[in-house]
This record gives sequence, structure tokens and C-alpha cells, in this order.
Amino acid sequence: MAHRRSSMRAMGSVLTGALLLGATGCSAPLEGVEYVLTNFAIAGPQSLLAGQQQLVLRNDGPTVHEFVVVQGVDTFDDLPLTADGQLLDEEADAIVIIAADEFIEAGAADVLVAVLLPGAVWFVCNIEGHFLGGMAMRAEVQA
Ligand SMILES: [Cu+2]
Repeated sequence: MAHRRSSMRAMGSVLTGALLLGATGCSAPLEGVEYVLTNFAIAGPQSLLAGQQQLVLRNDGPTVHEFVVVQGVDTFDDLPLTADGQLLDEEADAIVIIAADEFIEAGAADVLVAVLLPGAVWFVCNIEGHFLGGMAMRAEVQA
């Protein structure tokens, strides 16, 4: 019960932050490392610094996208797949989900804070047809 209450409070503060950022989004650009999502690609810097990073996720596509930050594997072929082979297996032991934004509306932009470790990082939209359609991007996190 206590756990549920605290996670709901955490969710509330995230939503409040998103609303505040959205309200200022028209006049001031969102600050952070920007990644642009389209159908079906993710584009942005291929090199980031380790530590806490603020990622600006801009959905320029016509449909909802996700942005899952994954570490622990180097190459695309190392990414563990679900049994049907269509999606990244987010529960697999081989990977660590650093952060995730599971709903970026078409035409919208969100801010996601991620604490990155040195090494490879994968940015994935883990929606069927999107992940295998090209929405998996590798970047290198510099120590
Ligand atoms: Cu997508």
C-alpha cells in the first residue's frame, strides 16, 4: 500500500513537470539533447556524456511513439527479443532499462531524464512494427 502511494506521488510529479515544460514549450525551446522520432526512425546525436542527461524527445511522425533507453548490449543483434521476435524483451536479464517514455503523442515533445552509464546505449520505440521497422538507434556514452 505504501509502495503504491509513493509511486502514484512520483507519477504525479512527473506529470506536473511535463505540463510545466509543455506550457513553456511554445515560447522557449525545451533544453536537452534532442532526438527526433518519425515513422520509422530515431535521429539525434550518436555521442552523449555519462551521467544525468535531459533528453528532448520530439515526435515529428503521425503516430504515437515510445522512447526506451536501453543499456547492457553493444550491437543490434545483441538486443534480446520477445518470443515472437517482434519486440525488444524489456524483461531480459541482458539489458537494463535506464528510462522510458511510453507515450509521446504525434506532434508533441517530451523531456526524459536518464542517468547514462559509459558504453553503448540503445534508444528504442518498442511498438510492434516500429522497433523492427527502424526505430532502434545506437549511441555511445562517453565516460
Ligand atoms: Cu514508434
